[in-house]
Amino acid sequence: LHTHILGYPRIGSRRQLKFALESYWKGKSSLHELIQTAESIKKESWEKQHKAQLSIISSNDFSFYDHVLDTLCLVGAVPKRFKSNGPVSLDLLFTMARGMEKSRQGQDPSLLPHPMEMTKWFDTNYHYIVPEFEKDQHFSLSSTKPFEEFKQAKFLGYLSKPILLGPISFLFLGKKKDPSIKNDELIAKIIPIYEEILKEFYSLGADWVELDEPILTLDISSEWQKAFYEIYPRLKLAAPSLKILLATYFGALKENREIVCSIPIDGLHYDCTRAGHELQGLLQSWDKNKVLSLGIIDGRNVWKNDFSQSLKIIHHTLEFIPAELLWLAPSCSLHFVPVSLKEEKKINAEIRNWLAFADEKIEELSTLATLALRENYQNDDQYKENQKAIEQRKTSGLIHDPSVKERLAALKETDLSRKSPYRQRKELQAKKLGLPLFPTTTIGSFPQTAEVRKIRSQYRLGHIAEEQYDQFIQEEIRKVVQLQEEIGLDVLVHGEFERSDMVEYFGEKLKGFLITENGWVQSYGSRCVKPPIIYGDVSRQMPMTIKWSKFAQSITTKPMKGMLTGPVTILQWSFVRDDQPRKTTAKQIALAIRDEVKELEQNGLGVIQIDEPALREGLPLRKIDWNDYLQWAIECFRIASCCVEDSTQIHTHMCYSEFGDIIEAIAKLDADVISLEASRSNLELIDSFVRFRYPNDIGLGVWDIHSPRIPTTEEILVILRKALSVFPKESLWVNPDCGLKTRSYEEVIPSLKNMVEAAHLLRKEIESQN
Ligand code: THG
Ligand code: ZN
Repeated sequence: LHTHILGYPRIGSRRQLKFALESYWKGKSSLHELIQTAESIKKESWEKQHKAQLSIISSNDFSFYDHVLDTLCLVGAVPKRFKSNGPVSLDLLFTMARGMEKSRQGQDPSLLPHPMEMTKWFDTNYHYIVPEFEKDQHFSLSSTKPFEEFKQAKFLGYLSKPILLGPISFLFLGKKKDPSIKNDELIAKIIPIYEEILKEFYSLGADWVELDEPILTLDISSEWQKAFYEIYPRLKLAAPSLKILLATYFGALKENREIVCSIPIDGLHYDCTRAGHELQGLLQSWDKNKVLSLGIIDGRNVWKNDFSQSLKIIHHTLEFIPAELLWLAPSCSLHFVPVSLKEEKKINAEIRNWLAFADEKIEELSTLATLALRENYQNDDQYKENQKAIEQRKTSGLIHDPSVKERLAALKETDLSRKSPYRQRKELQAKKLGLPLFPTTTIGSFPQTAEVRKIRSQYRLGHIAEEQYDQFIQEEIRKVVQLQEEIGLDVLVHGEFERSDMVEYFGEKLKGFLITENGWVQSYGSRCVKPPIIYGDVSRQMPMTIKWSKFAQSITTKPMKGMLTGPVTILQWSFVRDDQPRKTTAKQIALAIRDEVKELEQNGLGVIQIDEPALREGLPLRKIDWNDYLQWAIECFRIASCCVEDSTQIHTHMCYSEFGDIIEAIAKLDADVISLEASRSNLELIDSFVRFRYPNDIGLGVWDIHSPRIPTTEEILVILRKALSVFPKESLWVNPDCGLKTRSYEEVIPSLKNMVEAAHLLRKEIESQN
């Protein structure tokens, strides 16, 4: 039995890479220092794999920013606007990802090449840089990173297995900038580059190379399927003695199983945690002379592996595959879990014993390999300890809360719908709120200044007292309410100064959630998130947002929005229980949010926004699973929101455009008002509403808050007039396209003023028409 991983977290156990990157970008440290940090992160990862006695050590899983960006640099797919030929420097790589550094910007920012887009990596919360393919796209080997890393590992005594994104997944994940570009053409052009890469690895003495083709777990067209039959034989011929491990993960192979069983590869990695039900079929068709790597440890979650289950699967597989050809691995890269439990000093000891982060997973892997070949593994201490923890978790009083289960079971149809249909509610709300045509509002957060961050962190560290902290937040709220009144916004927000990450904020307050001290995972580039761990039945044990929302409403006569994060987003951005379906956990969260909604209403908040920025990204990878997901996602939103009076207005907000395919589901949320992130692609978005007539009110993001540009009144009017050609005037709201947390007041104030002015002008225009 061999053991290996598909990648180790690259940010460092204490986020060293993040700090090194940000310091380098600010010009506060040298390239040399940044590279030193990278070297020590890689070295530490190799040492850990070695110490844990993994039989194969991996390389090229490190990245300064993103592995897809690395791949596009490797094959020389730098878009023309960056004006580069030949080797790609690290600075160019950062410019592609982030745009030009301020310190190096010329006079006119509009002349600078815009950074490359990013999007979510499959169904994870990690973002990759989207490759762009241009007309007459040309590829050439333009980076030596994978070879350098291989050599570094070799120098330290490790003959490593380099990990590369496979050519077909790479092309599939990119975006064609011109409709005339054909897939065949891209495929034909990329083959020689990958051939060259494999030859180079062969000549450097590599034994195995891992090519990741995660798109094999998606619904791919026959054109992409054919590409596998075309490319892989060529790659095999390029370096016949170099062995290729084809890695798939995140789901079942289904109809793509035939591909992996027929193309000339030397081994297959297969995600047993998500596609265990398919294993039997695979074992029957798998060539017994080839390696099978079982992804037996969940790389997407933080729970201890259940050795008894895993050993059953391993022993069963050993009836088909000889031990020397069976490899054990985590299901996918460990990049999606935090580095080490060692950094967690404060978490509940009982729960801690149920967990395994990257380092612990590597140990588990090695232990499993040992136990699998032992006669009486049941008597082994490590096995017994593992089973004790698994048993203890199953029966723990921390997990099961009968009152939560009963409440969920008792939910009735009527709990899931508002008292009256939208039309009636709209009238009552109009009477109560007295809003003008084209009401203006913001999405919720206002700039988180350095001072706000500092005070919050001091409070968390216990350096300032609660009273002092509360005073500070109240003062910030007072200022931002006054600012919004001066600007003339119609529906106000309290600014969310008390929140760092929204999911972490709610996770801290809900029962059944655990917050780690250092459980960071990379979100994109140097940015990280610390997902809460949901370990037990969820309920609201205390008010979560009432204090600040109530205060904010008390200092203004304008309507104040109560601001909540929705159940699907909280679920999506947390580590979830693996002992019950996701939908059950989501519904429990929904009930907790429902309690908060009710109490906000009782405290005089007439408008309540429940954000679901992650609703779209939660869609399953396979289309066949969409309906089930959408059904429970909608149900969750309705559990959370349908407890209010007709006169209370429910808002929701969603990020990331591409709503076209789920717009009908979104309508079923039955929120009174929805605001969408759209300003980058407003016209496309508006078109998708032409096809489906959205029934309730809608707020179009008229200002792209992801760009530092201040939108002019005139350009906002252009978008609004276009929207008026599709939506009735009574249903249109005016707002930025996302929260303002990352922007500065210098940008926010003039932009909001222009936005409010545009709404005023449009009102006048309409009045004069009547
Ligand atoms: N919260 C969570 N997941 C998310 C988002 C979020 N996924 C999608 C999107 N938003 C990702 N965007 C970001 C933006 C900024 C940061 C992280 C993800 C960020 N993080 C701080 C950092 O790395 O310095 C973390 C420290 C902090 O919490 O302040 O800036 O909003 N869960
Ligand atoms: Zn948003």
